Amino acid sequence: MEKGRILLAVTGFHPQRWRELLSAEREVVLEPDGASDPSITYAVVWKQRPNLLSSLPNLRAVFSIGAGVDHILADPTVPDVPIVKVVADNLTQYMTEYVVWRVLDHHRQGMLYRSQQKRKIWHEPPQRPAGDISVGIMGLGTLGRAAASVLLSLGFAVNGWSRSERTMEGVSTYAGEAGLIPFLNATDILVVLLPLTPQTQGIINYGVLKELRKRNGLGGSVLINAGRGRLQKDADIVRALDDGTLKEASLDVFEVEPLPKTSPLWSHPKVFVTPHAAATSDPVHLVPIMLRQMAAFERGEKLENLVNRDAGY
Ligand code: NDP
Ligand code: OXD
Repeated sequence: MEKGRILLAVTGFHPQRWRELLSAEREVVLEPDGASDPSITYAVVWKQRPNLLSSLPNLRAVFSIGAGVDHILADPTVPDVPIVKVVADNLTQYMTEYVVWRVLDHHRQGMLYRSQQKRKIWHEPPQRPAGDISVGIMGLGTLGRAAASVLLSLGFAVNGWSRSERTMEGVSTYAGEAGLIPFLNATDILVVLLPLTPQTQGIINYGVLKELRKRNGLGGSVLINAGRGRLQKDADIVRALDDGTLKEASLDVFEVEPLPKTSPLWSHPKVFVTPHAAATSDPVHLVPIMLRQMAAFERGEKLENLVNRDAGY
């Protein structure tokens, strides 16, 4: 197969560095140029404009610049070519850092200490061992498993929930709809690392948060969402925080991004907000992986980390 040209179509990312690095090995066309161009074989995308990919008559594969691919599949006209998602040590490491950072902050009462410091209060609340706290990871995929293994090494009890049955040493695993309530009932800190699909949209709602274990050493249950914003109902989270169903939350993703200035989550005293920054896609680490895959594909080898279109991730 000939060396394919790339269409780069990224919304919300600065394309320059991606373009430079991809151009080291291949010709790159930057959207809005390139629509309907028969010489384009690959598309490297983030939130591409609708109907763009279906306009490319010789498209052979699509590369997401993120681990999530909901931004690609949101366009129902995306042609039936392989879609490759990001699986990279660098991105996994960033997400592990984020999850461990937020779990430890909630576990070690960061919110209480920050509020005490503001008021110059010298008070040491009781401490409890990590082993008394169970962290439940929703989505035991590449990112969930990596975070689980570090949390285990810190001594936390770890639960995992996935679509199909999974096993991981040291982790209590649950699967599918039947496993959801038992998983929640055994979880103090809920970490959401699910993809956004028709099945998972809105899954983090008041009814689900009610099922978390509240009588624990933390003094309440905690939500951490670094998956996708539309997995959650922002208003249900506010309600759960206000009536004590949730003790605290760390949110990296929101139903609408950027989070509107009018959202009560910005100033809620029990919420820690980051701007969809848990695990940044760094072109320096991700472009070489894409270029390697393109070259292998042209030698007749299989693409790796393909999206299952039926499952939606
Ligand atoms: P994977 O595809 O490796 O794992 C997804 C996991 O979710 C799998 O365990 C899968 O189950 C599970 N899952 C999917 N659908 C369901 C369902 N209906 N019910 C129960 N479990 C389900 O994805 P990654 O770990 O690589 O990434 C996860 C998500 O993290 C991404 O899709 C993206 O949305 C988000 N992300 C966010 C970032 C940020 O900066 N905030 C950065 C990177 C990613 P099974 O094992 O059975 O397939
Ligand atoms: C991703 C993201 O999916 O950054 O990789 O959200």
